[in-house]
Amino acid sequence: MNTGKAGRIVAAAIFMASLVSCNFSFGNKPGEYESDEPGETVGSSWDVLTPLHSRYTGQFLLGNIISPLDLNTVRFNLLKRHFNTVTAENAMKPDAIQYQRGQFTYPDTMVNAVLEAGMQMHGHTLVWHSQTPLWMNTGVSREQAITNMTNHITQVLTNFQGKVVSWDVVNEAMRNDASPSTDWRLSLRKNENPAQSENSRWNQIIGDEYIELAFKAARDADPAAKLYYNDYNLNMSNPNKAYAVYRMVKDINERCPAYGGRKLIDGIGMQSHHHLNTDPATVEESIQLFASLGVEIAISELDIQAVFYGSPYSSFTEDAAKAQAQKYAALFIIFKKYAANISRVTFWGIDDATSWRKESFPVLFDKQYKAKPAFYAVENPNKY
Ligand code: 9MR
Repeated sequence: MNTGKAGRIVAAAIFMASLVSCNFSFGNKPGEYESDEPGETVGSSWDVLTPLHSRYTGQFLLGNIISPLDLNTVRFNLLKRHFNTVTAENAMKPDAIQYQRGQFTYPDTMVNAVLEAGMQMHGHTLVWHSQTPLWMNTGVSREQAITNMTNHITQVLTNFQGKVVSWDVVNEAMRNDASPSTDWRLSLRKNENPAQSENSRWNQIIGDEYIELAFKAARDADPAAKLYYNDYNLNMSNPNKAYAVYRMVKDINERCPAYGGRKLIDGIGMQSHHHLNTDPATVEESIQLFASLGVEIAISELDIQAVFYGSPYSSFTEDAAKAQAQKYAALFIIFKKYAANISRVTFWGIDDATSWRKESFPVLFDKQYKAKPAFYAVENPNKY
């Protein structure tokens, strides 16, 4: 519509008046968000920013990963300021805790420091096909493998009882090329699968009941701990896998005797290693599906790749940073909507330089611990 010169003058006058008379909002275009916190500008250092977790008080915990090497460093202070729960990136995996049979190396100093700092500790992970010493499940009888698995679980949960509030008991048991069958067992990793990365010695030697045996051992060892099944690609871009996990949790929780009125599997961890092409609707669909089981949902390993094969960006440009921030905002709008079902949202990486996918710039802080646009998107997703 052409309003003519007079119209433009009137519009300009109204615009100027509004600036003077009230707190005029320009209505941020995507990516042009400015924090409403005094003293915060895009690119602020981690230590001047309002604690990120405070944005989600009463909704869900906000977490990140930790390593024992982070203690007494700026990284620990960053964690303490912005997050209220942490997950050990590697220090609680089977090969880290019990590399040799019977010799337990517990990251107790780290866990104690986490609790003293007022954060919660989540345990990752007890039973996995990867980062597991061969002696546990290779070249041993089925009975010995069950003993090795359940003993590991019992020892570890006993050591951390009262300190680690929740555990990823079984990690990544499902194949990525899960079957459309209603029998979830057909989707489990097993050594029969020709793809090496899809193998699970646990299933091969014990059979599919290794999963419920693991959860029972964990429940017996620490009845207070919340027990999770954790896996990746659980959004509906891979519906076979999401449904296989759904059916497994439903079946085990229906079949296995209730423990003190609780379900054996308390929750599902959706790892959430995303990229710019992830469709948030597929995430929402899975949250709805898992929530229908009456279990908790943890967004357990969140990151969003910006530069990757198939990305519109070949380097981490300003536009790539904005697109990434918008994706984070879209996801957090969904997480807020389902806050009643979501216990925790944990990022898998403090800064881009130390992320497992550092070449794709996937997390909230840059290598100097300055907030990327993604930080502000998480801080205020509705406004972003
Ligand atoms: O971030 C972890 C990286 O340092 C390890 O080298 C890797 C080894 O498997 O595991 C990474 O963490 C994984 C997590 O334990 C399970 N889900 C996928 C994570 C990223 O690979």
